[in-house]
Amino acid sequence: MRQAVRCFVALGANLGDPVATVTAAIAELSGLPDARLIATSSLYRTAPVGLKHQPDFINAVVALEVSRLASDTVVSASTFLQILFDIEARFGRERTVVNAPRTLDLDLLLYGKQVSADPQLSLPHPRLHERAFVLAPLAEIAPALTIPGRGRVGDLLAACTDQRIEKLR
Ligand code: PH2
Ligand code: MG
Ligand code: MG
Repeated sequence: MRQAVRCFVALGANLGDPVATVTAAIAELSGLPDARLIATSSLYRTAPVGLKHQPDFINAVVALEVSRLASDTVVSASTFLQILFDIEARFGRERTVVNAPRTLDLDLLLYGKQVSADPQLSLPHPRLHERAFVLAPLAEIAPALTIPGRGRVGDLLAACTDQRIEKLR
């Protein structure tokens, strides 16, 4: 039987042409041989959280079903994270200081029901529950989702009213 894991990936960009970058990165994710794109949120223009003096971000979230069709063995979360890092690198991502502006950031939000405190791979993503730029697109594609240990995505979003986000057409 072919197994699959439902996972959610957040996309963010605020250098270059971020709308084009996020759109191209979604196309890249949809073409992965080990994954099937299930849902794509709208794009959002969002105020930077953390380091304030940088350009607005473009953010989005996608849902994917990850599997390995050839061997019937599901790709592990850490293997999938490496696939995301490889895509970031292809889009010219440079890692300088924490929260620096970036051409493309791909964050693994959830990997099935997996919970992990590994600092290299925290699941669910350790800050997703307090970030409107993640919660709004996530709520758009998975309104009934509950974040393990945190609660319902809609309730979490309702608590983030102070963060400026705007859905793009
Ligand atoms: N990513 C960060 C830090 N701050 N702010 C917004 N609006 N969007 C982001 O994607 C973002 C951020 C770290 O990855
Ligand atoms: Mg990030
Ligand atoms: Mg990241």
